[in-house]
Amino acid sequence: MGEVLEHRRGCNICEAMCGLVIRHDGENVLSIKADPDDPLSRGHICPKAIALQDFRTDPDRVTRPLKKVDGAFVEIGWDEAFDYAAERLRMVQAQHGKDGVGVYLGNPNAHKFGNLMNIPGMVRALGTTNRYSSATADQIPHHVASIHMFGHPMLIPVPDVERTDFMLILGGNPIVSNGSMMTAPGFGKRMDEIKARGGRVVVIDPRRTETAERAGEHHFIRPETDAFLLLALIHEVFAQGLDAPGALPIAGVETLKGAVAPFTAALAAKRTGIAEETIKTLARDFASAKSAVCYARMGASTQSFGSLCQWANNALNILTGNFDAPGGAMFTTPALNYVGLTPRKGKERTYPERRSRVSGQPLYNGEYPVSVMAEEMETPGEGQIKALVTIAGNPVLTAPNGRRIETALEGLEFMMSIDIHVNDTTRHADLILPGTVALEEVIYDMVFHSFAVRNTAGFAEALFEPPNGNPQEWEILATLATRIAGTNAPMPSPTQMLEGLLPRGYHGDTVTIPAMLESGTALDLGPLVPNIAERLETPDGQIHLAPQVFLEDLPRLMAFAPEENTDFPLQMIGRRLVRSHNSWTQNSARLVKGRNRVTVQVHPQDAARIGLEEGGAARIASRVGAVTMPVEISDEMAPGVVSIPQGWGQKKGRIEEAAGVGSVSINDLTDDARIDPISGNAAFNGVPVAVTPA
Ligand SMILES: Nc1nc2c(c(=O)[nH]1)N[C@H]1C(S)=C(S)[C@@H](COP(=O)(O)OP(=O)(O)OC[C@H]3O[C@@H](n4cnc5c(=O)[nH]c(N)nc54)[C@H](O)[C@@H]3O)O[C@H]1N2
Ligand SMILES: Nc1nc2c(c(=O)[nH]1)N[C@H]1C(S)=C(S)[C@@H](COP(=O)(O)OP(=O)(O)OC[C@H]3O[C@@H](n4cnc5c(=O)[nH]c(N)nc54)[C@H](O)[C@@H]3O)O[C@H]1N2
Ligand code: SF4
Ligand SMILES: [Mo]
Repeated sequence: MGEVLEHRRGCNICEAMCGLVIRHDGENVLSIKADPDDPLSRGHICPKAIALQDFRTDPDRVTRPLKKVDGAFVEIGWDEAFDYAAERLRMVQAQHGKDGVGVYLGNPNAHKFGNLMNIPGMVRALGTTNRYSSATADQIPHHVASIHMFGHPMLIPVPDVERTDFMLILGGNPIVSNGSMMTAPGFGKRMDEIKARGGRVVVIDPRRTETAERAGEHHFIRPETDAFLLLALIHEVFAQGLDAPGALPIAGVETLKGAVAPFTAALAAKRTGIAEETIKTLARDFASAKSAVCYARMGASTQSFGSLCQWANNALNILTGNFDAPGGAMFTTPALNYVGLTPRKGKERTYPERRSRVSGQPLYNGEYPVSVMAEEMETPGEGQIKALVTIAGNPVLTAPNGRRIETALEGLEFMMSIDIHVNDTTRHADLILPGTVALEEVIYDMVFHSFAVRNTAGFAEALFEPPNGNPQEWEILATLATRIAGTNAPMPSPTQMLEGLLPRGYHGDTVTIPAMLESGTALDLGPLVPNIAERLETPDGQIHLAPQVFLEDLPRLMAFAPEENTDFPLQMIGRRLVRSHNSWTQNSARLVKGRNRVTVQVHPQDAARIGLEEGGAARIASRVGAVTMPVEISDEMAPGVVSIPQGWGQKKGRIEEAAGVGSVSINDLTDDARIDPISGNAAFNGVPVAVTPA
């Protein structure tokens, strides 16, 4: 063994950006530990970080370009691979037009600076409007709320967890997920700190989650009824005379007051299952806390009223004076000014920018909903997707009604993927180009620095070389762009791009690459600061509290009544597991060891009524499919609601096969017809299902 060296970097698996200290000998990782000196993560780490080394050495990893010949993958060289890709994509576009090629971008792209810098060029070279990503299976309602309220899709407030006195969490489980659109590593400790300074954390969730347990205050809610609760809280704030938005430039207070008038606590109680008195008290406590912040995430976003939830969430914070103020919802000032790269100040735009060809769903941020990707591949006519490029995405397992996507992939003329695995999605490709993994790349977490509860900036060089002399993933993207476009422009590296962008950010010359390297994992740039007045991008420079698009959706909410669905009497929600990340970490032996956690959780009353036994097998059926999986009886669940982990169901996977786990994908059950109509986001929560003993 050679000399023991130390390398510091942020972990880029999830959004938490934990600081890591990696000991290695130049060839292999010896240990991965938390960096106690990281100003954001302060020594927090989760089990997934240790697996960073496994992703690199995974024996199932794709490490050479693979071309499908007579139904089997064969290794080819890079030149041949690039030529083949460009030629086939060009052929499809020559015959079917630019839109004949679709692009799907998966979640890891958001964590890879080089990809973020080079994907736009590649997509431009393709010139297609058929663009999709996991964002519409996740957070588009946040962007839609920000567009209409603040004038820019990326001006998304984050909860000032470090200073708040009252945090209300709807549909987030940050103890397990480590936070989303809220980079707040070590959330458990942060909750304890809120309570230690006399504050409170209240969790609203159909499952008594790990976060709810630690918060100590939890209310079950019937899935998809959060908008009733949020609007009733706003109603009560007005009714109790607690509205005090302060000096911000706000338009629409009276309109909002009128709009929430019918959304009483009594109505919300009926719909949500939370007592009327509880709602009234919650409104009072929230509005009268020294500082408070409402944080509505996945559970409140991936549902039929996702956009209404995100609008009402912002409105509640604004109306109670908990906006752009310490302890409330605030806007970050990152070193790389991501919002500033795409200014829209004063620009009147119409939204949605477009609607999809087949079912007229909205396009936001240049992307159609992933829920319509299958129908756009299946339905003949001009603009039909005949070829697909997936970049770090696995929609067969992660998009609603994933098997429909899988069937549609089989009908394509050409498919290519940039990925690290042959998986449920990429096995349908004609060409797979091997990506580089975290430890082989430089890291600067552009997106998540802009969602962090404290401003920091971290950069690290690549630790290892990619296998087989492979190009960096950003080079693959940049090369594809030039081959498709037939140009030969030189490509700046991510490091060069970062050097160019940092001086234009919020911290000017204080944040440089050497300064970040010198700091350890990250430079501390201090707590969040009020700044929205200068940053609003609405045409009139005001915060819009009551945009028309949300008001118009209120009658749909009002008409939403508990469904009497005798065929599918229960409601299904998803759940995240501590030791897996979406669909792609399940090949790490250290992460999948132990008992099978891929179970359907059922409330004891429901289990008794249906005749389910702990550990027995249950069949779960929805409108679109059926699966069989082990039962876990738990009063963590609200009665009438069942929960299934997301990200599983790998058909191929060394570890899964050996352990016999993970054979079920929740998205064999989720319904692509269930959608939030304003944003087009998938409504994963509250899927009507029938559960029977198998
Ligand atoms: N029912 C239900 N469905 C859900 C969710 C849910 O809560 N419930 N969650 C949704 C959410 S929030 C999200 S973000 C989506 C995620 O949806 P996706 O982004 O489609 O899925 P991932 O599982 O993140 O898949 C990542 C893919 O990238 C590959 N990959 C991993 N690392 C790299 C790399 O470094 N380079 C390259 N080129 N490839 C890499 C993996 O092999 C895998 O194919 O799933 C959504 N689906
Ligand atoms: N360990 C782990 N961490 C992850 C991931 C992972 O797969 N594994 N994925 C990462 C990704 S891509 C993302 S986007 C984030 C997501 O991070 P979070 O936003 O924290 O998402 P979840 O952990 O899925 O928590 C969603 C919660 O919503 C609840 N819920 C479901 N339906 C409803 C509803 O109708 N109303 C309310 N109020 N609650 C509801 C669920 O019970 C669940 O507790 O996590 C990230 N971190
Ligand atoms: S919480 Fe997220 S960022 Fe932190 S170590 Fe775990 S996977 Fe990495
Ligand atoms: Mo996500």
